[in-house]
Amino acid sequence: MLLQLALPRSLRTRQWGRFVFRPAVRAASTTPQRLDLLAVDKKWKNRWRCDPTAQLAKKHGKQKAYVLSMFPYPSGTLHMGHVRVYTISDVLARFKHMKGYDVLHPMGWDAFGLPAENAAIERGIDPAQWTMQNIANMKEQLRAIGAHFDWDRELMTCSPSFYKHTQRLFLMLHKRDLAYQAKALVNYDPVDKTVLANEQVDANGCSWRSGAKVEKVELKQWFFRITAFKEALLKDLDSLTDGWPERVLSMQRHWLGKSSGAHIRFLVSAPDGNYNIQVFTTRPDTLHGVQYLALSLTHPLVVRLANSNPDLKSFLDSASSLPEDTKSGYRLPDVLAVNPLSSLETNSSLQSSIPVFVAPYVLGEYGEGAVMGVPGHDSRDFAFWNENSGSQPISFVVKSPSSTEQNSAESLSDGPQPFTKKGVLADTCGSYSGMSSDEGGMKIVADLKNKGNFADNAENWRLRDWLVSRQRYWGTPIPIIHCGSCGPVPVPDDQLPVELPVVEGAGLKGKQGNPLESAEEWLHTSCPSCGGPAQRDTDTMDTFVDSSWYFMRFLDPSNEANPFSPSQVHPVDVYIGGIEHAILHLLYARFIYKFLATSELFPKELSGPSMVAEPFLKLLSQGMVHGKTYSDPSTGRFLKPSELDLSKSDAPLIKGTQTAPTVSFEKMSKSKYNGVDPTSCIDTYGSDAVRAHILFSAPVSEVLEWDESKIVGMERWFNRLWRVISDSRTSLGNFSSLNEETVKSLNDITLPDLTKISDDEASILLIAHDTITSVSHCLDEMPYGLNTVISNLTKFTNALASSSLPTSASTPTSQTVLYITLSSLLRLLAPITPALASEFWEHLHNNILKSSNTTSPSTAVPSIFSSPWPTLLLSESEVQSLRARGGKTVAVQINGKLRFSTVIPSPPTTETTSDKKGPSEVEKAWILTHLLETEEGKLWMKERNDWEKRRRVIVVGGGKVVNVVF
Ligand code: ANZ
Ligand code: ZN
Repeated sequence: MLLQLALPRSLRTRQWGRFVFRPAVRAASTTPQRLDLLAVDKKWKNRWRCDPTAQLAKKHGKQKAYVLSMFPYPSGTLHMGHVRVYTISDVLARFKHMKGYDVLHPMGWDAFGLPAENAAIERGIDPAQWTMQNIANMKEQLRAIGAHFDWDRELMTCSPSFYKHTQRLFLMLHKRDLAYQAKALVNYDPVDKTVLANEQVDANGCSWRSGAKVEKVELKQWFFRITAFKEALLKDLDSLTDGWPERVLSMQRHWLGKSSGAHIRFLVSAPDGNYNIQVFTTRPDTLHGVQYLALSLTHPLVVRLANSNPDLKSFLDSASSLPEDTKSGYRLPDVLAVNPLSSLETNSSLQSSIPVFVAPYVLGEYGEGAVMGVPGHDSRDFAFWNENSGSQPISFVVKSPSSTEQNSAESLSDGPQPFTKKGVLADTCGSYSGMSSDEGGMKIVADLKNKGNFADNAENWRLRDWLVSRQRYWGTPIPIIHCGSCGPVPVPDDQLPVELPVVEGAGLKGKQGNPLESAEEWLHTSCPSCGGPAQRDTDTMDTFVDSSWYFMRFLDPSNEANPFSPSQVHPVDVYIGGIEHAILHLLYARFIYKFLATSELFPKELSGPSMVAEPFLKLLSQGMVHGKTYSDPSTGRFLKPSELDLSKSDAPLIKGTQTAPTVSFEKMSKSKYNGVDPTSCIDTYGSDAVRAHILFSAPVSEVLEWDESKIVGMERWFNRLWRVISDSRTSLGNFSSLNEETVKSLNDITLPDLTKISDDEASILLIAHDTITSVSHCLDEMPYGLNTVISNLTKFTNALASSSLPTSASTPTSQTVLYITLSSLLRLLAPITPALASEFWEHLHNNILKSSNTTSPSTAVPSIFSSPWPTLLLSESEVQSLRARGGKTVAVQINGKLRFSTVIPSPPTTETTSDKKGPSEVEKAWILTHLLETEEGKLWMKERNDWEKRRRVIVVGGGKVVNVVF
């Protein structure tokens, strides 16, 4: 028996009973109906819309998988970047589903924020209505992409049922003293009387809206104490090494910015007295080389001296408009510092009194706002010294430990350079000479500490607490009530949510400042603590607070008692989003998750001391989508589509001059006329072609150059597959070993006896096996290579298309091989092109199930998504034996010289194989494709020679010898 199904014996016999053997007549390859991609798209979307479970029925109780893409801001229309990210997450979610997981793939809306409020201010539109309308539009567009989301869990951050819990989160933080109020410098627009975010201040320091010069004013603001979690935020990044891109990890590390070093205190004499100035340094070993001190513009000493020094005052005023990397400085007259080392040793080479500068390169908010300047060993100090010291010599106090690598000062002919590496302390360092940088630095700090508390070990972080206050209407109100006698009082739990007062759009039109301050009725309330008259806090929260926990809300969206779902907490398995969120959003979400893990709401098994609480186990950050951009080569002006003749897609012309435009790919923007509207694209090509094209055009993390003219490649592929399906449908018409149930457990079908299959069948099986391996591996482990999934699937399709199997299969053996390979291919394809794969699946099975089911001819074909993901077909030893058998040895000559010979899978037999004239074009293509995939082929035909530049390829000896001329 050639065909065996792993079915209960009773069923099996029944099956066999129905087996009809047809004579081995080659089914004629009839031209199938034209494949109408748009009709297929429409048919399946309609079907899924009426019955969402018909597509991806939930698999309760199974192992869970949480696939999430960063939720969008409801701006009104999806752009190509959205299509890219949601296609990727949809593919991964569908894949996990077919692998048998209970998949959570939800979608929501990051729905608070400025654009809605601006629409209200500028056009009198109600922000809530504006937002809802946009959400409705974008939801339609998401459906059009063919993405399947758990819409029953949909959330929007602007709905009171969501922000009630954002407010709870705020109060939980407040209770633990992790939300606090403090004065902070903010951007203030004096015309609009409003606080601006940094992004709303233009390069000239003016308000983007009123154009007024923005002022820095000190206002009381709310902060979250994210710095309390800095150690865990840094250390736990190590646990993400396998799941997150290295680039994002290092951006996070840099943002946290931990550095270890020392505080060193310098005695400073100024006209009005003596001071101690503390600096932070990571290189105490360079203390002998200090040649100046530099203070930030906001250092207390500088601020005080400026009161009596008009020159200094005017320097400070002009400094704020200097470029960021400026090396200008102002030397403070009559101010001198003493190197604390002079208290330890009398060292003649130590500079006895040190000038003190004010320098914009010293940051006010970092360390102590003061720097010990070491020009010999720090590049910035070096540049500063050269500009401000008036050619004074530079002292070098650390040298390279190896004699071969000399101090840069001595070795370079184009003048001295700073030696910035660690090394050994030089002879000028008195008793520290000869010590390594680390040892010397430690000893210097210890000695200075003992001598007179001149130094301490210290560490510094770049991370600052998170300023969450916004003086804006369209955000989550801060749930605090200010009482004259009790101070700030939390709103009691049973009074949540504090809802935004309804300010109709017209009420906001042309308004200045924060509308909540004038919402009289809402503003005045009574103190929850003493009952006296009190006022609500009028700030709303940064929208990053909403997005710092939304992913937890999806897990149990109707849980009112505990929104941070104790029984449900499950980190996101794969999180997909743009690299622009690599720092802030991810950091804030990690912080809030860690905070919640320390609360009693979190399940103990996930918050124990040995647990690393991280919300996103794997992170895929996708690159941007760039659009094809045309410009006039003579002027550089961007050209509108109406100015171009694009009738020949490979040779565009500028209308009028009939000259060729410059073509490039750039970030899509209105001013470059290079935007692409996803909806019109889907209307033209169907969502499956758009999805496949997006995935194929670039690896996930790289920039995708959107070139619509290449989408035709996908259409050709689909048509080729359509033809294979149509041919096979006829050949498999009497393949009666299937019923509805077996279609749902396809992986249980046993292969025929491999010693009895033909070479053609063997090579098709091998390709199917290899494709299953590589596609599964990519989707499981390496989704960055989704583009290779598409190329693997097209190759697999081509192999089937050039084989005679689809048209000729007629014995149970060949039918089984054909059916297994074909059903594998369709299942591998299903996550990527769900409608198309469903159509092909139905078309194929329609015929088979109808012919095999005599009792009920109207059998419904089970959805392709109810079938399992294909498992490997062959064991390793079977692969080996098939390769050896089906293999074909080919000798390859490069420019007439024999370079290598290798074994490739045998080409499928085609009609012309027996032709004396030699191999057919199809066979030649087969041989070359496989040669190029071998190690030797890659070396000789791609690396050492450029395959694209080959001049001639001759295949002789029935394909046993290939000669390539470059
Ligand atoms: C002397 C020195 C010598 C330094 C040397 C470096 C190399 P990270 O690693 O980023 O923490 N620094 C300290 N406070 C600063 C401020 N407010 N603005 C600008 N620069 C500041 O950098 C620490 C180093 O940056 C410190 O170590 C200090 O320069 C400078 F060969 O001190 B160093
Ligand atoms: Zn009170």
